[in-house]
Amino acid sequence: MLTNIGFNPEEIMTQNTLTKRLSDYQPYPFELEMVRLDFRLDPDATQVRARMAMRPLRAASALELDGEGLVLRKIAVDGRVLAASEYTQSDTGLVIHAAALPAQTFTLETEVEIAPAANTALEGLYMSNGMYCTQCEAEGFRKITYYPDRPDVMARFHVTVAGDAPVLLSNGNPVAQETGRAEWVDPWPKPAYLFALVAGDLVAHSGSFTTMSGREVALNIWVRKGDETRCAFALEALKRSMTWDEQVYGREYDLDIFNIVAVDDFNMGAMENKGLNIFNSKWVLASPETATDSDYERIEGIIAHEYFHNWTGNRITCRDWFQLCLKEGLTVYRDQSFTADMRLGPVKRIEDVSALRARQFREDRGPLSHPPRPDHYKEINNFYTATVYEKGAEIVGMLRQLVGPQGYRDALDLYFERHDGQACTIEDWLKVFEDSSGRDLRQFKHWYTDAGTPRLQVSDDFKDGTYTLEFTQKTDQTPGQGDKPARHIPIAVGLLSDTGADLIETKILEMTEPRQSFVFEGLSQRPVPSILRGFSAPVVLEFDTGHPPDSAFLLAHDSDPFNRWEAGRRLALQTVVAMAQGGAADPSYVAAIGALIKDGAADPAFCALCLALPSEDQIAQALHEAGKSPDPVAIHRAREALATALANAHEDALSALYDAMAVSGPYRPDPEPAGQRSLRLAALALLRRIDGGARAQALFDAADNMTESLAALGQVVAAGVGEAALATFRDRWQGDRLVMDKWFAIQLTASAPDQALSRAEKLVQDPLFDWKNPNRFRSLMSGFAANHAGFHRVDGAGYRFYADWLLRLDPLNPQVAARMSTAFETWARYDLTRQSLMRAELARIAQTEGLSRDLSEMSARMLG
Ligand code: 0A1
Ligand code: ZN
Repeated sequence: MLTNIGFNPEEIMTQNTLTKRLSDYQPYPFELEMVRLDFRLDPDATQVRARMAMRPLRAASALELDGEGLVLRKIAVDGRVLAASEYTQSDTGLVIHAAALPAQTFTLETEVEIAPAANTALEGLYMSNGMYCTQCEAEGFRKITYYPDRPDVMARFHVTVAGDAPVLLSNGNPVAQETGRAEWVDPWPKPAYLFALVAGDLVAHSGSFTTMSGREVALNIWVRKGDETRCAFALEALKRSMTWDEQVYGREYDLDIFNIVAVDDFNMGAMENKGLNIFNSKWVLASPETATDSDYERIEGIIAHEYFHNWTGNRITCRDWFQLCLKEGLTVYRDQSFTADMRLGPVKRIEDVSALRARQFREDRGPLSHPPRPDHYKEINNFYTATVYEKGAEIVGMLRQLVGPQGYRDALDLYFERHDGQACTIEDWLKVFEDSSGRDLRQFKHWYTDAGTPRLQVSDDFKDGTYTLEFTQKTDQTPGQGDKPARHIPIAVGLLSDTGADLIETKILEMTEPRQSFVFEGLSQRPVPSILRGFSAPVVLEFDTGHPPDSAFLLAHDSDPFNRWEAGRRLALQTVVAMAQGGAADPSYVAAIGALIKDGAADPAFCALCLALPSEDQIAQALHEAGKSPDPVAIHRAREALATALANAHEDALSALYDAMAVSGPYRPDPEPAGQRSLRLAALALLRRIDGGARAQALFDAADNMTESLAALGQVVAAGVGEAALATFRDRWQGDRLVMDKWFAIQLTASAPDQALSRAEKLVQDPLFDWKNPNRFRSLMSGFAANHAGFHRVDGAGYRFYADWLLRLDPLNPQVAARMSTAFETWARYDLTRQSLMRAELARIAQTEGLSRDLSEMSARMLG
């Protein structure tokens, strides 16, 4: 035996066996034809009986079932109770030895007991405010019963629920309902992660939908009593989603009933369980007094997202969890397109790209960078990331650009035709595009398998009527991935004349080489290029310093709204970065914003986006990308100074705009009044720098809707005069959990950096800080971490406070603790002092005894 070699071989073995690898995939050796589940609900001792019809696909295979935290009461094969010697139980499951199994189809029966009231991790069957609910994606079903809990094992479910709750729901169609008992049959085979059960004292807001083939579908949104008055918007959004999926993708709903349930304790946003979507109540309930315009827009988008999963995720699912972006990237792409169609397309695109840069580019620049399709993980819950979701959606958008709108529709038709009812891979997905378009997508596939954001450098030249654009692409190394091959990048380009007219129609250039030139002939003047229109690829565009683009010109003239906004953002970033290093506000930027404010033709929502300055985190990222270490205090001051300069220069115009954009009449969440409000509030934010918060206080006092009330509250807090408004708001809303979440968050994001920590320390003492509720925990902690200079205090006290709370949450809810640990993912950006303080907190987390697998993987990856 080898000893004393500097590491513990046993530990290494465990480490390696904990890592799951794509290359290890093996099909399951049994087909699960049918499963019957009988639940007898009890908070402390729920009985779950499962009967599964299993057909062996390979001779003499042992039967492996996943199972965690279950008390096994019975196990039988074809009615014969197994002897203890015929199976092996462990912490993670159960293996029935091959000798105990018949060679032909057999019935496996198990009975287990679980305790939903003790389930604080909110995975599997748990309780929220006295109501039973489930969350099974990704691997929660194994906490309900012994089962092959993997997405490629699909079965028809027949579920009976017995319990004393008035409403008992599961997937599929109801086949029997009586007091204390309900039976549900789902005719569509599905993986266990789509199973759901809900039981409680709920009321429904109901409606119906007639599908394109004339079938009537009952629609219900189930909520706690009292919340039914806040469901109308979500129900209408659901109907719009159903219509859109029929019209745009030809996809019809496939059950007689579609249920949505709102729960207050939920780790994520929502979940697409077949026929029984479960939502974080935050993303269902809306009323003008309690929800903001952006809440309404998000609710519509999330309702659509979960509904669209019915085809992209449920009818066609993933073979294994490495393929998660197959369902998520496509479904995000679909919900983004839906919102773009329901609202203002270009504004939606700008919002999506801003979110992509804020979350995914940030992730890709740091130690957590991973490919949209990772090839290994320890805990799959850690891979529900911006890269899998948002970058996954960008990849679908690029495919659409490469094959065109009709080519995309043809490919999707083929995808549904070929793969309906299957569990698929990224290879299957790309193959339908190859087969339907005739294109070779082998190089394109690197977008799925390679991590990192490509940097695209551009230079240009004009001679004798010929204009040349030369691009160079480079993707930096990322954890575990060294040199990267060139990607296939669609670059949408326009050329403008010196008066701002389009000289050509937008052209998609296809870059496939590390360095590549594109030539435009027959031009009478040197054009102004508009590159990467609509953000046609998720890359960082860098201009050759010899010929920087005339951003002010593009901001004034570009016919592509995305690139117009982008030019303004580039100017804002350039000037604020210079100011953070001691420079002054760039007069050409200040003038360009003045012109925009006075340009009555621009859409208000678009204008509002142009007036919003980049966040402090984005400025820090820009400095880091430019090779400088960001100073959070200097960034905060520079951003404030730039806003003050804009307000001083354009006070009259901003004030006039603020008055002109007041919306009269009762509140409507529609895009047009919402756009006006957003412009009005963007003006308010700038004016706050010079009016001491007076306008914001007046608006706070007068507002009849949450959009204005909350924005005004943020501004008075930021102006340092918010205490009275915070108290008023708390008095008014203390009984409303969703509104109180906003109260916790806004005072931390908006407060002066040097007060953020003391405020957070005070807020954790507030009796309303129910830290076991994920929404409340996130509101306070993410609100604090979003106060960039407050979180990054140079004494490290912000980091310590945050890490202490992660460690406190981890034993109860590892999933949320792990997700929120990403506040530390940017450590490498900062100066050595902050780096070592952040790393020290990560090391303290990593070394904590009994740490969850979730948080342990995250802290280890961040430490590198
Ligand atoms: N599939 C859901 C997201 C989701 C993932 C995991 C969850 O619990 C661990 C819950 C929801 C979606 O994309 O909406
Ligand atoms: Zn999803």
